[in-house]
Amino acid sequence: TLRRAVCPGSFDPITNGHLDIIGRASKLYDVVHVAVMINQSKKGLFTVDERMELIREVTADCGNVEVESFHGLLVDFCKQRDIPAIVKGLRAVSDFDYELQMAQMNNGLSGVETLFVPTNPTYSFLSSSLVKEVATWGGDVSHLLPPPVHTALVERLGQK
Ligand code: COD
Repeated sequence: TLRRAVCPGSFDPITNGHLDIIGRASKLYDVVHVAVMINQSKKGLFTVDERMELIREVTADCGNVEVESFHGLLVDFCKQRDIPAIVKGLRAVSDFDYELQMAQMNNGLSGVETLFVPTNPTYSFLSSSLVKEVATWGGDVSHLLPPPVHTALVERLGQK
């Protein structure tokens, strides 16, 4: 049977930090599911379909990444697909409290395990929201995003 893991997130949009974690997970597991979790209270810059399309494009060379969206609990996404492991990136201590809380809650709900991968230090300060803020004011974020994502971001901000 195939060994599966999930990398969940909002991915609005996917950054080099996300991609680094997904790529590393794809070397450890047979199949990595990338789950774009739908959060109705957060209106994104990109639609869920746009985010999935960008993720598909930039993870294509991994060869074992499946991109899906999900509305609901992450543990239910895992149960429905027989996924025993969640892989998350940890950037700094500031991530730790919240990530630990979610990991323990998810384990208590369904027994799913969470594995933390230390972020590549090049990306330890990187988040989708900071990238959007910097790009909104004309700052250069091209080194922080996969090229198709950078193109899409510049285009989207130009439309606003
Ligand atoms: N370097 C390394 N990893 C990174 C970086 C970086 N620079 N940036 C992000 N990451 C990793 C982190 O592991 C992060 O958790 C993940 O990528 C996703 O990041 P974001 O910002 O796209 O997504 P978040 O933080 O908004 O995602 C939160 C979830 C959607 C995973 C969470 O809210 C969730 O599971 N929601 C579903 C509902 C649910 O089950 N709730 C109960 C939880 S106990």
